[in-house]
Amino acid sequence: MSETIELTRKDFVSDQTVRWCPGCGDYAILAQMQKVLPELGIPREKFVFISGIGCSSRFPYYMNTYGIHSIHGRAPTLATGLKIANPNLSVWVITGDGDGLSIGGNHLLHVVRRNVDLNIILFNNRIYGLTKGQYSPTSLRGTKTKSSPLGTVEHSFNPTSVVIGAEATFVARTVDSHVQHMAEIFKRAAEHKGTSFVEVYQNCVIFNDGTWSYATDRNTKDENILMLEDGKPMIFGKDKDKGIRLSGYLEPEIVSLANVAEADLLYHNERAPSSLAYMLSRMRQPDFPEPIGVFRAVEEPIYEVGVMRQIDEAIKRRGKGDLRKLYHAADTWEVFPDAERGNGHQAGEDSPPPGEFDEAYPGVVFHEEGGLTPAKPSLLTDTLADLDPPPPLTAPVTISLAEAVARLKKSNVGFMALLDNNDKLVGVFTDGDVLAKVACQVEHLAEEKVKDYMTASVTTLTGQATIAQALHLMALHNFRHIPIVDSAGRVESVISFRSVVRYLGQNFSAGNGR
Ligand SMILES: Cc1ncc(C[n+]2csc(CCOP(=O)(O)OP(=O)(O)O)c2C)c(N)n1
Ligand code: SF4
Repeated sequence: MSETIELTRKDFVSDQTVRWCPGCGDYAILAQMQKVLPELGIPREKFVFISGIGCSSRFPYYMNTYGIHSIHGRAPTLATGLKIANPNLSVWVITGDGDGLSIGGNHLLHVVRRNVDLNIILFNNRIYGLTKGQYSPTSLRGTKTKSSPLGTVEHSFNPTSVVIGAEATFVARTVDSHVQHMAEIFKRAAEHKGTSFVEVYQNCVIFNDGTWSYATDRNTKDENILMLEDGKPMIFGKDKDKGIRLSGYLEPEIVSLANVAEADLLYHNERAPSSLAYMLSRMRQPDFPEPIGVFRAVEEPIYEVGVMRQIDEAIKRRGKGDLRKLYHAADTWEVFPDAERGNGHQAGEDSPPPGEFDEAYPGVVFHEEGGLTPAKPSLLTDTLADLDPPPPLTAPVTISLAEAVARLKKSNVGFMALLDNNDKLVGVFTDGDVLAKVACQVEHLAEEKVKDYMTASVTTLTGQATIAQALHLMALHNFRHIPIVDSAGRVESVISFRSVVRYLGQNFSAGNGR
């Protein structure tokens, strides 16, 4: 039986020195996260914080949990992979407005769209903090920074609108200085099944100080923010005397409660269609109070649950896969240095001589609908040794070209292994070489040496290689023969395309493929 360990805030405080500027809003976010996690009843080893790059992205260092300070903008991608690999983890993505919406905008959209069960906290300070104050996608139009000295000319992103547009299933907003509210929102995010997106208004005291002052200043905040409460009318103002109503044009409008009854106001519904959440996200200063709280919380299918279900079903139908075998299956390539290109051991690699097999053939075997179905153990497990390949025709590498052609003809084979004094394989000479390099080109064959016409850079396999490997090499390079060597590099036998085809004929039958 596993023991339940009571965790406290201190358990989530790491031994790293926090390197944010004094007064940075990031401190408050860190403190609330460390306060909330022990209340979730999740073992500490199940938490993982994944960030991109930025001041905010230093967050994982300061959490005494697992963490990855990853690649700029790619935290959602890593988090998705991690969650699929281990769905039992509580995964948190920490990102900034630059990290999450500039370079990482694409990744953010897709994790939200997929509804992976993880939590995204976006620290929005409307600036690039780490790189010293360039404008970000959330900087308001006209913002003057080092990278926009005359003021930005573009429209800015509203993070909540962006993710609602991607049909996020949980969207919330909070403020770094509203610590209690922030803690509640983090808890709600953690409890949500699916992607939770939380925008935190975060103050960068160095490069964008006061950008959220209207929402944080005690004298103005009540007039400038609207606290969203599920099922409650939308009321705001220091004296709770104003509300939001839907106009006849289906637009929000501010009304005075002195003139309008509470029942006529908009009532917040976290499960309302996303268009209503989107409308709330468009309410911005100075025209409207900005909504704070949970905009949307709905249940939708969870990405990793669907993926795992598919995997389970596939295993049930086809058995457990083997990654090693997959690597050695047909769709793999060997990369040769440029110098060896076109220098494979069979001549005419680019254009097979007449009578050569069609290089698409193995592809047909593996991939075509209605292709071949295995009748016996697979070509991914049977080895070349199982085919009992014959020894090749061999000859000393010193023989003349005439002698080599004569020996091929006499033995009625298309392949000859050429050996040095120690019986080591130094080259191969084939009927393809005769067609491509000798016939109608060399007049006095007896005066030429075969070593000048052979292929010296030979691709070999051992008897333990699978038939799939041989087939793959043959398909890729148009090889019709592959020498099989022992550990000392001595040629033992030769596998021919013909013998592989014979094997396929014996072990596979034409069927419906899958
Ligand atoms: C590929 C790449 N491009 C650009 C950068 C430079 N860079 C580092 S952090 C950052 C933006 C950080 O802004 P934000 O996400 O808002 O984080 P903050 O520092 O404000 O918390 C940029 C552009 C980088 N590190 N790597
Ligand atoms: S530069 Fe800004 S965001 Fe970065 S640590 Fe300093 S105050 Fe915080």
